[in-house]
Amino acid sequence: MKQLIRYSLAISTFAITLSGCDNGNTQDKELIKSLEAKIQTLEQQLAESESSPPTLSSNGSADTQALEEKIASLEKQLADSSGSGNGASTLESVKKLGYLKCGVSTGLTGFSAPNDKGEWEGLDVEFCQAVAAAALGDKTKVKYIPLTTKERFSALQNGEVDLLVRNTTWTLHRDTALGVTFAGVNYYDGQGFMVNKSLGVTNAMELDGKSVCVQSGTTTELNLADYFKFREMKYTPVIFDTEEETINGFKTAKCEVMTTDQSALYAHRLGMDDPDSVVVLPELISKEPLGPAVRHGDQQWFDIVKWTLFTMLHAEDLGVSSVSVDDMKNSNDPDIRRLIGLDGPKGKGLGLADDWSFQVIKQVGNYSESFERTIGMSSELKVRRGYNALWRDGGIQYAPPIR
Ligand SMILES: N[C@@H](CCC(=O)N[C@@H](CS)C(=O)NCC(=O)O)C(=O)O
Repeated sequence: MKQLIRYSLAISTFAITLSGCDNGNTQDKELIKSLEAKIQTLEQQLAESESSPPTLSSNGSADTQALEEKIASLEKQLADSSGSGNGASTLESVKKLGYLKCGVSTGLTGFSAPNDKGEWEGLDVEFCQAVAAAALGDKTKVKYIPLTTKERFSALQNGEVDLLVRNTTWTLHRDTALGVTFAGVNYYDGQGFMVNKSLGVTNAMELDGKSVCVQSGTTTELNLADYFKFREMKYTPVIFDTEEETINGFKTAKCEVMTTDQSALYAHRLGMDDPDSVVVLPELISKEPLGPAVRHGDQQWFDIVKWTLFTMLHAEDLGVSSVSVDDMKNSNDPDIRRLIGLDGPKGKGLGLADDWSFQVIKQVGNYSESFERTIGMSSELKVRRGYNALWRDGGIQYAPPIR
């Protein structure tokens, strides 16, 4: 029964996603339709599964907010009726399966892309590995599942993946109505523009009247519309479903401007036949905090993912790396001893082995190691730490205490 409920919920979320829930207020009608469908499903499931009947029913005429409130209430009843807080379920299923199903992009250099040997690489990929090291003690136990922008949230909802680490922006709508929970920010990004130098444009305010290639189902598409509308500037959107199509659109002059997360523009610039012929404009027009996301309702799994990221940040802060972590077992520093699980809370609260954080650092490394290797100075992208530096170095990366 629970399985059926999960499946139906996933289907309804999938419908919401497809029907343009992610496209702001442009498709309210479809959104209302799919919300009503979701309510119907939930009511049916509740009626079937539980002694306590649903207290609300759809009247078919409510507005979006009322429908969403109704869904939240029904979901709560459903959670209560099915024993609630199915805590360790993701961890248990990951352990049972022996590997982590990690949702990544279809290929974005620096974040998640297969290398020449077909091995997945990137900052997001390494984060998948870090969670596998924490949960299973082995960073190699990951199955990478490439997901397009449109597939990503439903794949998480329906259990196709246990974790989504796919240059995905943390937003209110996604964090609530779409049923996913963001566990932190592994890269603070912002939306930028890329143009051919021959266009003679040097800043974003000069883009009035231009055609812009953009990928559908992204925050990028929404910010683009806001940016031009608010400034009373005109543009022609040229919209594609996949990354490959979007960049090819730009390369083949189907548009004059390409827009996406600035980090991705740096990657795309390098992939051009002549990288020097294009320029990434200096402005960032939005905040794009990219982070790992889990399903709503599994607090333990959420904690594991969140504290894996915190561990990598603390390790950098305390100067503990994959190289030095073995020696650190002899350290007298109380912070370091707690970091690697020699003292302090260890793994108990997370349901993990006491050496979980040691394995994250030993097998993957601290945040700086991962950053520099994948998108930073040791990579071809050469992205500076910027906002992603630790707070003490002028950035905004910060983790709460291990105590
Ligand atoms: N951060 C934005 C944009 C993320 C996004 O998907 N960007 C595209 C353009 S670079 C991408 O990564 N595509 C890769 C793919 O489709 O696999 C979001 O979460 O909506």
